[in-house]
Amino acid sequence: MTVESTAARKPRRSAGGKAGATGTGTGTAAEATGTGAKRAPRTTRAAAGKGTAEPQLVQLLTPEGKRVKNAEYDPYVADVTADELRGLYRDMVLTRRFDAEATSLQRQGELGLWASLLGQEAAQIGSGRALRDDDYVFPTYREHGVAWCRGVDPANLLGMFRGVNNGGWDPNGNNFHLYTIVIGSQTLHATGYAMGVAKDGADSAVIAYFGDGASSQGDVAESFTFSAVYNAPVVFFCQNNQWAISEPTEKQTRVPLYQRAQGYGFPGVRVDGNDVLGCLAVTKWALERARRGEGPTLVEAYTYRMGAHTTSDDPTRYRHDDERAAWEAKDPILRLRRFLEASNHTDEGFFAELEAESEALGRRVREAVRSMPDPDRFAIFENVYADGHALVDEERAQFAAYQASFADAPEGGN
Ligand SMILES: Cc1ncc(C[n+]2csc(CCOP(=O)(O)OP(=O)(O)O)c2C)c(N)n1
Ligand SMILES: [Mg+2]
Repeated sequence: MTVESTAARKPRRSAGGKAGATGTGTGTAAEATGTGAKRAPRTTRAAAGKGTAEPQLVQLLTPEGKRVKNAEYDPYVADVTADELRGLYRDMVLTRRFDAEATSLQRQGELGLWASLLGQEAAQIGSGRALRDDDYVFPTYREHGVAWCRGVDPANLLGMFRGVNNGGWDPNGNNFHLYTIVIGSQTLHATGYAMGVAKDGADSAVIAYFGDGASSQGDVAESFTFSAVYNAPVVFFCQNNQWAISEPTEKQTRVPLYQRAQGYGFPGVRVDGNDVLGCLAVTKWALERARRGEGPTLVEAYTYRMGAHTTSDDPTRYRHDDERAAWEAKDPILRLRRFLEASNHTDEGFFAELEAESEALGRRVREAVRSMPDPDRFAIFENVYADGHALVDEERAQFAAYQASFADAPEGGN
């Protein structure tokens, strides 16, 4: 994106309904792209006309693993090779294996808590693989699959959950921000960052992950308003996993979440969040819009949290097993496997090697977690302010005196 093509020059474009979410549903959504090669998807015409339109769902792979043609989004995955398809499968399998290992580590007392991504692998790998290296990601606490795509070492995701550090990786090392627990707040960080990207005249994009529950937060509403008005190059990627701890999505909204974008003046699309190809295509489309200076997009990845909210949660207290069973039939990994097998893209050797690789990953992560050193007990006072602060100094001194009061206090206070 050049400076000329950013917010200052194009505010009317996103507000004028050309991209469809605010449009009349008469077909204006079919705008040409910058290259003229692709056309904007019709599905962006959410809720056109009176009332609320029936929810539309972009799906390129059915639960049975059948490839569905989609004239609007097929161009965004047309260049995906068999090797890359196997890569997407590998990403999902390894992410699921890592996630299962982390859950076990919590059960063994090695982690204080874990938030599993089970069931959301396609949403995360599909969107994560749509990103360019120079794009910037603002995750929640559940984006282990996106972290994987960014090249963050999975073991580093576990330090915070073990309580030995405040994050575990350098956000600028992989353009992947630290996990954010304060629900929805990262959408504001992403919006501000994206406004900065536009001011810099860079052509990278920003993506903010958040959940269905987060969509009720004021921070998210503010992000939508600011990003729309400033035409910020940001993609809001909402994983609607149907639950916010024990609250179902119907308690968060009266309209399908993606249709909310209409009120802010930018497109919203619902994609099958268990379809890795669909998520890849829709996210690529949304990122390209952002890069062209056409502003924000809301992507709602319709998926399901197969596990508990976190290891501290017991979902049997608020939802029925048959609901989970229905979603198991739509498993994201299984459907890609069916497609790969039907297309003769894989053989037994591929799956056997991947199984061995998964086990090796589990072992490596397990060993890495168990050997993480305890933090310096004074580390808690670091990074509160960039340049130190009198109150923090006082608190550190008080804490040091308290520590020294123990008979077995180590020399030097640590
Ligand atoms: C501002 C704020 N309020 C409440 C919480 C407690 N909390 C943690 S996770 C969560 C639910 C989030 O649900 P959702 O956005 O759907 O994400 P999911 O956990 O399903 O991925 C809540 C309310 C919090 N962390 N931050
Ligand atoms: Mg949720």
